[in-house]
Formats: sequence, C-alpha cells, structure tokens
Amino acid sequence: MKTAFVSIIGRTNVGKSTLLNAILGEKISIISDKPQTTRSRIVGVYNADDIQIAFLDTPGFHKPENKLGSKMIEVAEESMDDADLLLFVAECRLPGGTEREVLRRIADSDIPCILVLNKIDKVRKDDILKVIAAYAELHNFASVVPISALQRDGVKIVLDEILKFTTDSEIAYYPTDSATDRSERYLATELVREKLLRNLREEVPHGTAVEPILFRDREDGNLTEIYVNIICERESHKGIIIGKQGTMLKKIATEARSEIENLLGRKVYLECRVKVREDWRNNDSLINEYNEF
Ligand SMILES: Nc1nc2c(ncn2[C@@H]2O[C@H](COP(=O)(O)OP(=O)(O)OP(=O)(O)O)[C@@H](O)[C@H]2O)c(=O)[nH]1
Ligand SMILES: [Mg+2]
Repeated sequence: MKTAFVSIIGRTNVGKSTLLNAILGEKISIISDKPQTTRSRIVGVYNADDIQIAFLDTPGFHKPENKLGSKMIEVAEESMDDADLLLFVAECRLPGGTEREVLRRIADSDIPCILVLNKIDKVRKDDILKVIAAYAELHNFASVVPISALQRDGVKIVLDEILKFTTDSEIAYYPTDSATDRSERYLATELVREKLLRNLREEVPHGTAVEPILFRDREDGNLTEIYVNIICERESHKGIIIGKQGTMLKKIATEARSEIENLLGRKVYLECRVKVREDWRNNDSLINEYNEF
C-alpha cells in the first residue's frame, strides 16, 4: 500500500480547509470568510485503491492576540513534525511578511513542499506567472500548482503531485472507510461554530466556542438529540448571538441542524444555550475545556 502524511499549512483564510474538502469530496473541515476558522488540527483521509493519504488541516498562521491564538500557532507548527510532505497554501498574490515567515519555517523543516496558489478565479492570468516567479526565488518547491479550490479547478493536479510522494507501507494508518479521524460529535459541534462565524461579525464570532453537552440517539426512531453550549466572551455578545426575540440564535441553530442532518443521515434535534465566560481565550484551562486540539 502507498501512503503519505501531508500537512496543509499557510496563512489564515487562504483556503486550506476548502482545498482539503475539495480533495476529499466531503466536508470534514469548516469554512468561513473570517480568519482563524480552523482552531485545531483535523485529519482528512483520502482513500483510493491501495492508496491512503492522511492530510492534516491546521489553524492558519497569524499574529496571535490571545492565548488561544498562540495555542493555534503551536498546533500548526507541530503538525509539520511528522509530515512527509507540506502543502503550503497561499493566495495567488506576491508573497507578504506572513508568507515569508512561513517559508522560513518550511526551509528549517527540510520537508519537501508543494506550493499551492489558491483563488486564481480572482486574479488575471498574467499575474499568476509573476507570482510563481516571485515565490520560486524564495524557496525550492517540489512543484507549484495554481488552483481555485472553490471552483475545484486544479485540485486533481494537486492530488497527482502529492501521489509522487507516497511511500510503500505494510498497513493503512487510518481506517479505510472513513474520511476523518474526528467523531461525528466533534464534526457536529464544529458545524455550529461554522454557523456562528458565518452569521456574526467582528469580534463576536471569534470569541465563541461550542461545547458539546449531550449527543444521543433516541431509541424510538431516527432522531439524534444534540445539546450544546455556545460560549461567548461578554454579556453584550450574548445579546447579539441571541438577537431580537431570539431570531439570530434560531437562524444559526436551523442552519447548523440542517447540515448536521446531512452529515449524520438522520433527523436531528438541536438545542443551543448561550453562556458567557469572560475572556476565556486567555484562560488555559477554559481553552482546553472548549477545544479538542
Ligand atoms: N474566490 C475564492 N475564494 C476561496 C477559494 N478557496 C477558498 N475561498 C474562500 O476563502 C475563505 C477562507 O476559506 P477557508 O477554507 O476557511 O480558509 P482557511 O485557510 O482554512 O482559513 P483558516 O482556517 O482560518 O486558517 C472562504 O470564504 C472561502 O470560501 C477560491 O479558490 N476562490
Ligand atoms: Mg481552515
């Protein structure tokens, strides 16, 4: 069997999770237009005939503003340790400070790296060549692939490039019938967090976490009951999350429920309560309580 461990790294919001979902053809990692969407590492498993590629989706590099942010950067750095190959995802623009810093880490690691230039649907064709040339001066990449993860353009080429880095292995490292190492319970709570990120603005969504309280299949039918706490940082944020006459919370819960139903393939009853934990993102024990790193 041919296997590889591939770590997907890069600045926040460049489309790492979108790319992983596109490669797998399944949504295992949440996506939003806000930075710092992915908070912990999640394994996405690509299984094909006699091939298994384990992808690590990681939090994006950014300047941390609290202890949670520092922890996320640590998770991203550690994910490089055991990788056979790095997928460095960047937007298709000239490299900036964060990109150069990530490249320094990549050079230090000595691990082969494929550069994926994403969001080419937003740039002119001529500019793509300029960007490739600028990056080629900074690092000796195994290959450079311009793509649009959103439009699934070039994703197959990325996969073909990765396949060149697989090595022979006696065993598969992950079960061959699952696309992730994470539980349904984890994926479900993440979907609630995704809807918070998508519906709320500015600081409010970044200060939220979703804590699973109860997840159980009702014996009498095809229904899964899910109870979660939505944690937020301030009393004023709680009001915004709940919204006028509860409309915002209802919208978030309805959107999350419908997607969790697709994920589980059964009906779902979802109850979300909102709780305030002042400044939890600077409290180590609360950070660990609300996140599965
Ligand atoms: N136009 C365009 N937008 C894209 C593309 N790929 C991703 N996006 C958008 O970019 C935003 C960020 O995508 P994510 O996949 O969450 O980015 P990420 O790198 O995982 O972000 P973090 O988890 O915060 O590090 C979302 O709004 C995506 O829809 C693309 O190819 N083209
Ligand atoms: Mg992500």
